[in-house]
Amino acid sequence: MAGVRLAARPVAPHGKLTAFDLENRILSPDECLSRCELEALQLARLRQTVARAYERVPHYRDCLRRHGVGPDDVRSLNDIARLPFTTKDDLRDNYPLGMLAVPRENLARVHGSSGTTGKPTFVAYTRTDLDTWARLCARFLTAGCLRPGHLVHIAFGYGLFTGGFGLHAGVEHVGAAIVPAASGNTPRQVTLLHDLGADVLICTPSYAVNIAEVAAAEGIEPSELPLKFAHFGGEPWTEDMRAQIEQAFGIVAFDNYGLSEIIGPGVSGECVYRCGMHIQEDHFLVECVDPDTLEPVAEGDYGELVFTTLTKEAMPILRYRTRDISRLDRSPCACGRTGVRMSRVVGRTDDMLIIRGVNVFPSQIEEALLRVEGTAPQYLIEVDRPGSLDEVTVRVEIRPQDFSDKMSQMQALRDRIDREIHSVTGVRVTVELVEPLTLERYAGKARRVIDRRVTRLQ
Ligand code: DLL
Repeated sequence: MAGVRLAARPVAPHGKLTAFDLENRILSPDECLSRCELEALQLARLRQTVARAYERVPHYRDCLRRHGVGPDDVRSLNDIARLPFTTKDDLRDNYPLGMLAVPRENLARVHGSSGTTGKPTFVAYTRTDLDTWARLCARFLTAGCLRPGHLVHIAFGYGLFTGGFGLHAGVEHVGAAIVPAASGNTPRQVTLLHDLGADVLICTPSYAVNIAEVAAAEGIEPSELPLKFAHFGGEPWTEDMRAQIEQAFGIVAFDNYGLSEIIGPGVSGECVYRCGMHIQEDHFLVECVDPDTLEPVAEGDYGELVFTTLTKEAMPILRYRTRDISRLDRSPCACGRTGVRMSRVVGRTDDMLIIRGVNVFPSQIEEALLRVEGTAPQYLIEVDRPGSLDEVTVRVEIRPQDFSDKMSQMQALRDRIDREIHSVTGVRVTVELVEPLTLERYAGKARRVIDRRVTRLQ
């Protein structure tokens, strides 16, 4: 996977975040278990989870029987390899709530996937699951500087999507105050951020870019907003995108990851060292596998993340294939947390474009674009196959201050982008520069790819 870099930027006092904010670390003992203690806890929880799934979820009972494994066969963590995988299709086949391990009367909440393709899928929580979820979100928020006394602007959708309610409960658990702005109506977001003076922004990274643009268009310099730091998640983004957002707002931006099938946000998040996202391993068992062979990849190699829930009551999930490509880093982290760290997600196996035989992730194109001075972090990749060859057009917005009527200037910019994309991805694409603020904006997860090929290649 050429051109993909693991984030490894130590955080220094930066922007409006002081050395005190960064050093005043709070850790819970559960985040600092020794490997030995953690593995003993994981094994006990895995055994319980498999027993629960076997006894209470017909889908798992059938699958486990077909695999010739019963709950008593899980004697060590290595026995995870004997368990069946779960995919999005399993959830779809058991639509809407066929994978519950508790009676419906014991549910406290239902959320849904934000998937853009196929049938939606639902996930369910008991009261205990909601409490666990709040604690897990609180942990990564705390790892990324959140403290009681902060005012937090949440611009994630509150609804079936897990972002809004999940982060809301996490911030409350920390004891900070919330502006539950929800997503959309960007000018109003700017007004709220300006007038209420939130310290912290929580949303998708692409929505943060959108908010910065709208602020600037309304005559408010984003860097003059009182924001100090942000927690972004819900979609892939690159280090270059982080740098641009941090510069625009004068903030420190942390990455956090999660998926509804496993719990929502709260699966992992960055600490102040920002050298990967600590996975909350006392609640989720992680594997990193080759998506073709499903065998574990070599230590530190990129592969597909697979998660098993260890404490979920309402909907335990065994070996969920996330389709997210990342890599694991087990080296110690200076923050003292012992949870293995996952790199940024570089893409999803189902996002991966095969262009004339070459694997290309949208994140590689973003990385290339943002290296070229003058491009806005707004782009759209269009793939088509008019004849027998794949053709890719990358539409790139120019920053207002860099937009020019001079053909030669625009041509030179286009050539630079073209060269950069070729050097990162190895494929030739057609670059089209478009005027500032002409590509569609999203209040949640951005859509970066339109694939018009009649038959997908994978
Ligand atoms: O996006 C949960 C979430 C909400 C996480 C808010 C973080 C913040 P889903 O809608 O089920 O759940 O989408 C999950 O989003 O499999 C990844 O492909 C992608 N994703 C989530 N966080 C990140 C991230 C929520 N930090 C899918 N980096 C996952 C890259 C991410 N991709």
